[in-house]
Amino acid sequence: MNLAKIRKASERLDPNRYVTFKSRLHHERVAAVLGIALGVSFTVCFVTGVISHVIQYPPSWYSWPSRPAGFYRVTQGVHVATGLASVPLLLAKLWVIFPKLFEWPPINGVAHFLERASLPPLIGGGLFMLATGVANINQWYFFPFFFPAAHYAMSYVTIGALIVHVGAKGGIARAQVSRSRDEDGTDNAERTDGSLTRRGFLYGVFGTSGLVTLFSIGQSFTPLGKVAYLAPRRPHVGPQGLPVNASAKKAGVIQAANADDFRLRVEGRVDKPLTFTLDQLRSLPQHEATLPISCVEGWSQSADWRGVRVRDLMAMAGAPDGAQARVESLEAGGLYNRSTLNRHHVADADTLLALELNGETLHIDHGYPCRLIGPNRPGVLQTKWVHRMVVV
Ligand SMILES: Nc1nc2c(c(=O)[nH]1)N[C@H]1C(S)=C(S)[C@@H](COP(=O)(O)O)O[C@H]1N2
Ligand SMILES: [Mo]
Repeated sequence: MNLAKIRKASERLDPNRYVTFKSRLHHERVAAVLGIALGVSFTVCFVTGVISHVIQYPPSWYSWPSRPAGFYRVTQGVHVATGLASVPLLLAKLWVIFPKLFEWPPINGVAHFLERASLPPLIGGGLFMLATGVANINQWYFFPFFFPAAHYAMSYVTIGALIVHVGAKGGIARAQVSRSRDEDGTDNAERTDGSLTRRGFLYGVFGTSGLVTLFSIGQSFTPLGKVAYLAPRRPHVGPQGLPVNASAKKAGVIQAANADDFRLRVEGRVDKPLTFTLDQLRSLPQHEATLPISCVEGWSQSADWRGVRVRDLMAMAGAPDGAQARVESLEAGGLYNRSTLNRHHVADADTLLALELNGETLHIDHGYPCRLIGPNRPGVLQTKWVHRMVVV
């Protein structure tokens, strides 16, 4: 076989002989604008996601600070908002670049190969991240794997592929957007056939993305709480004006939380282990703090808490300076029945074992008789129905 024959055979295989993409919207410039927007939203989403992961699984050399008190609330709100805003952007981008998947010849040199090889992990990873994220904020676990581990692992695959993709296409994208008009000069000319202009299409996509954000951001940005139509939970709806993630019934603590039998134990690396009844806890100096619950599922809401300072209890028991504390729930099983306070959170004057919420005795679904609340912590680490504090 000679070269001419191979070329001939290749031409016959070219899918573009059989499919044609007529829309003017399948265009490099549209792909570039959407690509840049996605590059930004995915990067912000990745960084805020890694922050959340590091707080929950801290490496030994790192301890997340307790201040600013509402910082985690912001990072998590931004994480979920950028993820949701990316959904219309990614779907639009896939539609715009769809004809490129039929590019012929499929591989055209090493650089081209690398660029094309990064597409399956980029597209697959992007769709996976957004689909599992949306399912998680709706507590819809239709998949057989553990959400946090899979979502976290895939984020590295996706961001790695994104870096390769930006390396390959970043220059082209920049050139496309810095060009003042399309090369044919007709992009935004009046359409006599009534079809969409490229600019009109982009307005539509960004408008959709903006509306998705507007109608969901209120789940953590409470001034927009009234229009959080797309949010699975409203920040004000729930007992004592606060949503509930796991009810007492679901956690199986209704019997155990009987106030007369309740004891709080402070033990572990202390001089003298202590035990308190609920009345004894109430007679200790009480402290008030306004702090948010910031759920990793995207909702957050500020509330007024009142209770005993963790550092006071540790001092009474004679815990060493700089110690950490593991806080344990009456809830027998589950993944969220304990959390650890690092030295910053132990020392913070606003880290409380709360007995009251918004001026009332804690509702059982919020952790009665006693729950942990501290500044700048993910909701999942604000353990409810606390009965034991182990100094470690
Ligand atoms: N023991 C226990 N504490 C828990 C949970 C749990 O399932 N069990 N869920 C956590 C999660 S995910 C969140 S967001 C907050 C919610 O607190 P709230 O129900 O008081 O709003 O509690 C946390 N504390
Ligand atoms: Mo949560």
